[in-house]
Amino acid sequence: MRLRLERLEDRATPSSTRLFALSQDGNSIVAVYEATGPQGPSGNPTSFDGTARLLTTINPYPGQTGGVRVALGDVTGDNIEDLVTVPGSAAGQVINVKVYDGASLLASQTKLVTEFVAMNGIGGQNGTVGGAYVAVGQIEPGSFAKEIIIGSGYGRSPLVQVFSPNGNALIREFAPYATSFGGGVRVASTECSGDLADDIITAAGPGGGPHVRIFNGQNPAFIVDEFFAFDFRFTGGVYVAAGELDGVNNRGDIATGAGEGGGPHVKVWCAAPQQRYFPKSEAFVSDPNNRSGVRVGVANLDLNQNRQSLYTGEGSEWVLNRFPVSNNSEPRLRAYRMDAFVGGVPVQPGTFNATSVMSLERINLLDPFPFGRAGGLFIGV
Ligand SMILES: [Ca+2]
Ligand SMILES: [Ca+2]
Ligand SMILES: [Ca+2]
Ligand SMILES: [Ca+2]
Repeated sequence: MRLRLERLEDRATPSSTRLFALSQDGNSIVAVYEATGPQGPSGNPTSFDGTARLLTTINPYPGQTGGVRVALGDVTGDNIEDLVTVPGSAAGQVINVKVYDGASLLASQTKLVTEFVAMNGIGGQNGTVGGAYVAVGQIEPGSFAKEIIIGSGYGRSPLVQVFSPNGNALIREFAPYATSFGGGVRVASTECSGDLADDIITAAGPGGGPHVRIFNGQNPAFIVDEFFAFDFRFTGGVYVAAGELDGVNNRGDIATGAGEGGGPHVKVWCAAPQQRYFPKSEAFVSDPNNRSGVRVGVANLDLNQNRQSLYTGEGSEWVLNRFPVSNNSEPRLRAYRMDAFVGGVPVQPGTFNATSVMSLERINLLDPFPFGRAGGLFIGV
């Protein structure tokens, strides 16, 4: 019972750390930032407003150019979020998961805590490109350290694996979609089922419908809920993140971003206790004609007391680079909060079941990649 109480406190108070990590398709460099700015005026969604500090850059997979997928979460148990990386798309890629200690990163030092091989070592099958996706969640609340969730990448049968915080044990493994689907499995984690242990959210990559599923983290045989994030005919795939965005109830909220070929369309899905998830808020985050896809992240970088913010980054994945980012949508980080709409491009009223739309405030980062941009932006927050 004590564990559960502490878990609730954890949900209600912001993380003490403000680390975030960005990576790019087309190279293998991760830029690790600390959000250092003061919180904006009351009611103003201004986040760290240009005062984020670049702590360090990491090259987890030298010589590889398929990008690095990143996630943040405390897997060492010291209450400071750590950085977890997996390789992005590249032929013949071994899925080597790496964990970097967050406390060291805050001191601008790179300390590899552990590394291990996921997806049974296979990134793609039959010579296809592969890579993987990563999230961190409190799947087993008996240990304070969080577990590491890996989703299979483009080009292999869909698979989710959950590893113990130190990477030594594979504690869950399941196929979230039909085995014939090879579009990849994007993953996120938050508490959706009401048992106070985090659950596993999957979003289908390109090639199928925009299918999002919430699996009970305690037993993935049970599906908490599922929905199509966008029109069921849209086959560009879905990016997913999760956290507490509306500040309304204790069920976690899910953010979805349209993949390559769709507009820069994001939605936030919420649910009352015992109810289905529904799209509570949505927006186009940049030029509606941009077709490069939009990645999403949820975090508490501005230390708001009761809700997190949504972060987006645009750009087509290296393997699927059919839709270059348009001039109006350069791959930079943008931040949104569910509140009154203050910018961006609103979705037509009456086309969704919303009680609010997201406010928009673009974070004034100078340039997350001063050494040049190659492709789209992955967000780890
Ligand atoms: Ca840690
Ligand atoms: Ca745990
Ligand atoms: Ca749960
Ligand atoms: Ca909520």
